[in-house]
Amino acid sequence: MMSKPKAQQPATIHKVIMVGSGGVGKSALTLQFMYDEFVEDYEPTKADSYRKKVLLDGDDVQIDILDTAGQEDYAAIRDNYFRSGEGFLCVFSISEQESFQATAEFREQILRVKNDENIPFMLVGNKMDLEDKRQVAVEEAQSRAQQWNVPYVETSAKTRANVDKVFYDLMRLIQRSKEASQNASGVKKPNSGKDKKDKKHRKCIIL
Ligand SMILES: Nc1nc2c(ncn2[C@@H]2O[C@H](COP(=O)(O)OP(=O)(O)OP(=O)(O)O)[C@@H](O)[C@H]2O)c(=O)[nH]1
Ligand SMILES: [Mg+2]
Repeated sequence: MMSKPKAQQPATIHKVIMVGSGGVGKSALTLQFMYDEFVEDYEPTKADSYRKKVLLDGDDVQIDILDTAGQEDYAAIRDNYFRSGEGFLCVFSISEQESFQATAEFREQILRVKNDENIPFMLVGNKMDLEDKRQVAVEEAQSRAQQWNVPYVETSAKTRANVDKVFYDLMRLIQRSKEASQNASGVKKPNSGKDKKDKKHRKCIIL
């Protein structure tokens, strides 16, 4: 029988950062994902972090979400938050063109801090329930995402549409990116058939 990791052993942690302009719904998405609740009131965030155990494709993992302030004035503070991130949900509101324009600056800052073109990143068009107030065409957002080589997904924190999807898809990107860097650093076994079996024995690597 194969030995399972002990229950007390901390699961792999995936660190997700919510970025985007003020009021686009970063907190609403986070709270909907965490607690299945939609928060109507707008209370600007300073910075809040959340942690939850989830089952990702059969593996127990932990997601760590840092919900940042859209109105953060200090770039240096943002840099610090971004540095700790392993993946980014870059959120705008489909009902606010300005918030879409701002995603380019967030992307730039993330790439500068992480110095990695392939950092796990998703462009998220939130408030898709406000179709009658749409200011950003799907094609416009898709073409930007294509240019960046990242996925584009529309969500609604109000109806919960695609909320789980964006968090889980991002965790998969993070997972893949971690596996890729482990392989690149020589952890790879010579026998590829054995690799599959070893997946079950995968240990938590503390960096
Ligand atoms: N209709 C609709 N309203 C939403 C949605 N997501 C968020 N809102 C509302 O938009 C307002 C701002 O949402 P927040 O989640 O606080 O925005 P935020 O991005 O966290 O803002 P900052 O913390 O200032 O950066 C709140 O009143 C929410 O109820 C959505 O998907 N649809
Ligand atoms: Mg917020």
